[in-house]
Amino acid sequence: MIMLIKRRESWQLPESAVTPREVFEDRRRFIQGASALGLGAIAGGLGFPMRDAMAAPLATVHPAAYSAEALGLDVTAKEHATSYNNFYEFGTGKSDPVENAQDFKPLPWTVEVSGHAANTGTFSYEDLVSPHKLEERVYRFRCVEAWSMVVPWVGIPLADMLKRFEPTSGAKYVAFETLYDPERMPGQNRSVIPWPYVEGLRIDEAMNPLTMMVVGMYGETLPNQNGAPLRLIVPWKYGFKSIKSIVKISFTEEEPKTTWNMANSREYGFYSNVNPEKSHPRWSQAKERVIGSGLFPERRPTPMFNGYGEQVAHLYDGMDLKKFF
Ligand SMILES: Nc1nc2c(c(=O)[nH]1)N[C@H]1C(S)=C(S)[C@@H](COP(=O)(O)O)O[C@H]1N2
Ligand SMILES: [Mo]
Repeated sequence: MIMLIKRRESWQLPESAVTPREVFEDRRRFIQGASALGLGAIAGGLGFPMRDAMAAPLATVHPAAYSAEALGLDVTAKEHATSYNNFYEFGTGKSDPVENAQDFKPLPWTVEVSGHAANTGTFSYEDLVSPHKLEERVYRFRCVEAWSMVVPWVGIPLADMLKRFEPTSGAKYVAFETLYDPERMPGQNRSVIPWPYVEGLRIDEAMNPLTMMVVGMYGETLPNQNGAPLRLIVPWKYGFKSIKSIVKISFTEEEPKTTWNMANSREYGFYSNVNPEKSHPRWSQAKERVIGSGLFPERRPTPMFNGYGEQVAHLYDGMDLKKFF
């Protein structure tokens, strides 16, 4: 595949949107220095699993509003969140991703931005991430399979990143696409779902302050099995909306196609907001199994919009959420 890589010095962005140069260069040096020094490997020696040997610590800010204390829930142990995964590109079993994604090299990485925006092109991971402050946010995470975790993600409010592309009035939706490379993602050799994995949001959902472009978790860069180097997190929607290893972002006029809707439109809609009152055709969504809560796992009630109704319910005013599921 041939990609045109357009390099921009400062992205020609308004001064206010860009972190002072020294700050992000320091941060970049910190990240690179940390991996060059093999801090991940040292951590490995201290008893962390080998799969984290490549992880580099990230400098983040911690807004109190998104702390574990504010959420009032225990954070899922990192060992669980990084070894019980859905990432069909590396296999369909829960432990396939951690086993099969270890040789995946997420960097260098580029994202192609297209569609209804003034500032389109192909951007490197650095172009996309370095100008932003990284935030740590502890969010509930609810899979449509009725299990849940509580994860400290590290990332950038998606709106802050998208605004830099200057979407135009034709941008009604945002479409996302995962890397398609069966040599690097062996699960793609089987047609279990259509490849590449695609997802989408309405532009106002994408711009909602809760929606994040995630680059890390537990204070470190994203493990491969969790969608390195860049993935979405949309905490009021079922987990499959949170597409991993993103290589394309497109601003569209029409509602984008989504993988699970294409695979089974009766079971999976475009919106996929967490809704305990609307059962999946094959199981109830009223409760969730708390991952990491032991041999006899805790099953707790699932809240509407996964607990984020105050921030997002207004997006769906006047919509029948059983019809637009
Ligand atoms: N590209 C891609 N993204 C994906 C998936 C996938 O198979 N491929 N699985 C989704 C599902 S069903 C869930 S529950 C979450 C799991 O994220 P986690 O493994 O980081 O917990 O990723 C979502 N994003
Ligand atoms: Mo999921």
